[in-house]
Amino acid sequence: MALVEVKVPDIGDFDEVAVIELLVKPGDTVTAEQSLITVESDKASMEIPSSAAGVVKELKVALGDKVREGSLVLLLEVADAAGAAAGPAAAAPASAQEFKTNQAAAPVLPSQSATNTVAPSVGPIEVRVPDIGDFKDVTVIEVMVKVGDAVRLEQSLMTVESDKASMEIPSSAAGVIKELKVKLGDKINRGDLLAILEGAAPVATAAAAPSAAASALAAAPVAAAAAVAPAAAVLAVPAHSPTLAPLGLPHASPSVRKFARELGVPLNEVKGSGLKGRITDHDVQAFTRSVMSGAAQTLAAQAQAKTAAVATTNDGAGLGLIPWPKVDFAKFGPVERKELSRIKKISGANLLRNAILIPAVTNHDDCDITDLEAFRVSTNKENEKSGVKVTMLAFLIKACVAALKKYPEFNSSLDGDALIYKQYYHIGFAADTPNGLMVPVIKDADKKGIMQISVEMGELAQKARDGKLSPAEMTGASFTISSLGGIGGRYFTPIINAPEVSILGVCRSTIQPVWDGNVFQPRLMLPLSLTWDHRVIDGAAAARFNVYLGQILGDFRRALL
Ligand code: CAO
Repeated sequence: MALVEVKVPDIGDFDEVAVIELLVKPGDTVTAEQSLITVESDKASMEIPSSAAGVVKELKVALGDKVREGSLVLLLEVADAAGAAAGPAAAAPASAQEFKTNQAAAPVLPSQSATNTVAPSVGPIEVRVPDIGDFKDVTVIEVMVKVGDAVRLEQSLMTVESDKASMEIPSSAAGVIKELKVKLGDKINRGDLLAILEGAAPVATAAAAPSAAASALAAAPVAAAAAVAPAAAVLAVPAHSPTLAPLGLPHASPSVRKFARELGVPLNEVKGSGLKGRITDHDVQAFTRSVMSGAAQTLAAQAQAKTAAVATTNDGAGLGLIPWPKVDFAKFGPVERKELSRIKKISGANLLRNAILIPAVTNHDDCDITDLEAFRVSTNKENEKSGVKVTMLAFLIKACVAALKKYPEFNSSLDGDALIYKQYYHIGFAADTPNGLMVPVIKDADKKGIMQISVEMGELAQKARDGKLSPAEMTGASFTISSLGGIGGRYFTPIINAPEVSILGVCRSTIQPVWDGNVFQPRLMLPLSLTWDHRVIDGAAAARFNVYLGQILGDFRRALL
């Protein structure tokens, strides 16, 4: 074993950055490139990766410490060979380069800004992505301005994110936003056009952003100042004012943002307990727990409340609709008013959004499950003593996995103009609970057998009814099944659970006469209703999916072909 010092790699022009998160502790085993700490300047947060794999022996920084290039982060115990290979000089090899490029997107962006702003200070000004080092295809995760907004020089316009850093892209000029050329989820690169500004007159600009402009002017490199016309100089200087407000952007590291997105947690509603109010993963978890217990109201619930307000205040015009009918029901007979349950309030807003925003179509079909049901019944008889009851829904889950594998676009999600094809098969199933609809998720259903799925489903459905599902048990589905088979009915049109792109509704199987070419045979027919997002899936593909699903349920051997 050897001790290796892990130091802060080259972080370019940053003099000192604050340690805002410790991601490991002594005794933790870390892999090479695993993030160790998060540091933050006023415009960017970055994770410092480990230069080698090993066990953390001693942390050399504490929360709030200021670090710079070469500061010792921690001592790592590594296997001898690795230690010798890493050596002190190699304490930050590949990651140093990566980090350097990360910080290169920090707000000091001279050449690009100068190019953009030497243009006359009236008329359209193009704001482009500045030099962001070696970064390619960073994702726009927040757009902080909209068309018509007046922006100051250096005001942050949007936040972009790589897997290790999030950065704000500042405006290279002052003016009014005439056109925004990017939207959430877009991938951008150096030189891409972000926005077109109507340039403000220099005097007005200076007046609009006095402190930023003044500090910028004071900090202007002589060459940069000399290169631009005097009247435009104020606009041309790319320095930023550290006193600028962070524009209400929630402080959180990229990994916490990702975690929050996965759970569907609105970060701007989470109270940060970290340094300077920074949001940690614990805060995200605590928020989720408080929503589950009813202590917090999410934006979705607020949206629902707004919708309810629209309904009760004749304010439908606010949505561009005719007002919601307001009726005094008591005029017609006795009534009782009861508040919606918390789950109904939350799911209602999501359902409303999904119903309105997704161009959804439903295909209905019937499939023959006579043999499958006979097999299920005999299996349950054989296994009576085990206490495990195999359900039709477990077979449906397995059959859907086979169909999703054959038609992968049904297992995808829209991401701007691209599709994310998931290579995992996490299947959500709607569960009816006393408090409303919940959707627990069977993870990795492709890797599980019918028995295991049946057991897990029983446990998850029970937890749902008891209100004990954890957030992790309700997230990550790539496809959902809603089964009303235990209740009845023939067909229905389920609403897609965004960001998924399809959902299967199943109703009660009934004996139907089916023509076999000679006579009608009594067969057990299962009604299937597949709702799909027409932006992603075509009608023909949906019909094929349903037919294939029916074939599998008719004879599971087909899944082996
Ligand atoms: N056709 C005929 N019978 C069916 C059937 C089908 N498609 N699906 C289930 N059944 C039978 C079962 O075999 C069982 O019968 P036995 O007790 O005789 O064995 C009975 O109906 C009850 O089944 P179940 O509903 O308890 O179990 P399940 O595995 O089918 O479903 C669960 C579990 C959690 C999905 C279900 O309890 C539930 O909550 N369903 C409602 C889902 C819902 O609300 N969807 C609408 C969402 S949109 O608002």
